[in-house]
Amino acid sequence: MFILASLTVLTLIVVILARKSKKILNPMQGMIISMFFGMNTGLTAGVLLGITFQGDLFFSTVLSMAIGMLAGSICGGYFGILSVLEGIMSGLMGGMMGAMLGEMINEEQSVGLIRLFLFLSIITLFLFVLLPYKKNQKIQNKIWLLRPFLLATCITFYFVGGVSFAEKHMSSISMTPSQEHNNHSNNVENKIENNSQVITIKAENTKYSQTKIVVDKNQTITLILENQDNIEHDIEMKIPSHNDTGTKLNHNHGTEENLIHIHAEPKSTEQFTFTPTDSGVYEFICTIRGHKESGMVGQIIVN
Ligand SMILES: [Cu+2]
Repeated sequence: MFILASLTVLTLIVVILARKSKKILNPMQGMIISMFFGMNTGLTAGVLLGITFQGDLFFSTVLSMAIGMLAGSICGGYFGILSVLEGIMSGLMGGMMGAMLGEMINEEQSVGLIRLFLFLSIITLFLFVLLPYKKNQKIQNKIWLLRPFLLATCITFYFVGGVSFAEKHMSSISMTPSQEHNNHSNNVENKIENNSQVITIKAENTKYSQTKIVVDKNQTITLILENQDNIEHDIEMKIPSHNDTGTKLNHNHGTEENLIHIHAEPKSTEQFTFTPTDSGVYEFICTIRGHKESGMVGQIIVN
């Protein structure tokens, strides 16, 4: 929300600046500003939406392309049709690439990228100040010299204040679910039968905490999926087994014979109890789109 609000405010400032300086900028400079702004706005929105709507790449791509195109075109609107085209196409490209990036990287990595792209978007403001110098020396006066310092100061305050505010807000949000999740996992552990071997796989940053599990044939296993991410994860595998009828849980069931599926919502823990009946090596994966590719795959070896 903070990022989207920043982009909106930034667009407004850019529009005002573009309107003010359309006379002192030649078409080429207008095009460069529109390109720069459209592309970086698209990238910022793209990474943000890509990570927020992970798993729905189509939606995040379309939305970020729209944001990038809108930003590029209204900025270009003051410099003529060429700049509008330049802005639209750059916004489209930035939004598309940003959304793909957001889809593929994890949350921690996205924070850095969003900051970088937002910073670049803000740099657009400096272009309005810097570009006219090169070709049109007449407009150079003392007021223009003051502005970069003023802008730099404002932006520094905005960044330091805004980002730390957003981070505080985010950590206060994520505190609550983890509290609940602790209580929940205690409940889960209470239900586990004494004779079963408990294996806990944590899902964090779109990775399983362990990808190689060795068990014995005919030993009852309680597999726990502890999802610490803000996105859903699951464990699915085909393994010759019989299910323990005593611990049927909601959502965790073999839809077909020997298919085990454990699905855990963000910040929650789910489990499934089963007994492997044949030795061999069996692969388990996360079936959420893109997760297997980013490393959510492992093996259960039954001796
Ligand atoms: Cu997953």
